[in-house]
Amino acid sequence: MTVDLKKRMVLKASMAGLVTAATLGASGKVMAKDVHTRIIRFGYGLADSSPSGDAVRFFAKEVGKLSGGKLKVKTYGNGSLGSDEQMQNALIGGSQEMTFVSTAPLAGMVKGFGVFDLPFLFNNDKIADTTLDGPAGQKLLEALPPKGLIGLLYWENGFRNLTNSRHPIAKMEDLKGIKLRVMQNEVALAVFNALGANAIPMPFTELFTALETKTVDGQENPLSTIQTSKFYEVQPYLTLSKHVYTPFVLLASKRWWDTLTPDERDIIMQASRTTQAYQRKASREADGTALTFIKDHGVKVAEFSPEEKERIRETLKPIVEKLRINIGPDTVDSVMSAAKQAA
Ligand code: KDG
Repeated sequence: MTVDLKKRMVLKASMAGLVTAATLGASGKVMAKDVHTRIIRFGYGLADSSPSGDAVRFFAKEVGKLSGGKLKVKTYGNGSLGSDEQMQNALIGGSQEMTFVSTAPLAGMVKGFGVFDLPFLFNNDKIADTTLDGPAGQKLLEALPPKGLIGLLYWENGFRNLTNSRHPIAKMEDLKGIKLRVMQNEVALAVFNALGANAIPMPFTELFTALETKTVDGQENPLSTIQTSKFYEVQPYLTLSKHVYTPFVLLASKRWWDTLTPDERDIIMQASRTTQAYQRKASREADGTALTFIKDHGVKVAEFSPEEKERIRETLKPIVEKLRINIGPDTVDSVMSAAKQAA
């Protein structure tokens, strides 16, 4: 069949109203897709210029391509639709279709997600990917639909590092009395309080102002966020602590998901997967360039030595044991053993 003939067949099929979108299969056959015109509001808290913001735009293009332009993803970055928690609730209520959030705020709904706030859980990103994409990570996603959310898959937030405006932090004792913004869950709170900081839970959307006005002294986030959310402008000290790896969960509103046709769900899922590879790569590359950028802007950089990390691990052992019970021993054990196996 000629290309021209194929094109005409697609045109004829869609004009006849038989299909709402159509593509040509490998065999040259017209494949009908049951896809309707829809707007998908996709909000997120990070800056538009972040690697994840870039990934959301990539996702929007993929969805557009796969749906023949019928599914239109409208992107809202910089927390313009609210904090992670507010967007989670908007998804549950059905007034927003998609977002990605850190696992930390999801722990308010599904306690098991708190496991990812335990320090030094993953030694590198490969271990994180294998654990998250394997049964241990998937089991957590499966706990979301009864709460009104669909956890499509994991993207990456990344390894977190400390910044502050008081003094260099190179050992545990340096954290003493630092008013440190943490993500909103009991694990992050307990861990940093146990290390001597004065941990203050706060949504990401309020963080820059809180740092600028010195309502808090410090915070912790991946390097690319420290760059793109401009924390380096008000935080002269950085510690390469890599104390926690935070995953992002790509979320869809269950209320909305239930109204989609199987073809539409396939499109969203396929685009999510393609974007996962793109997003993880972009996030890792950006982490490298961000360090140079931050240094070039005068931020003083310290590091937790391997010995110091070991000391922190030892100090936190009793609190981690307590948290294991609260988070759910089965979840903590399965994530830890998957990480061990992946190493
Ligand atoms: O877009 C996601 C952000 O809102 C948030 O999850 C970033 O790691 C984050 C934090 O510190 O809250």
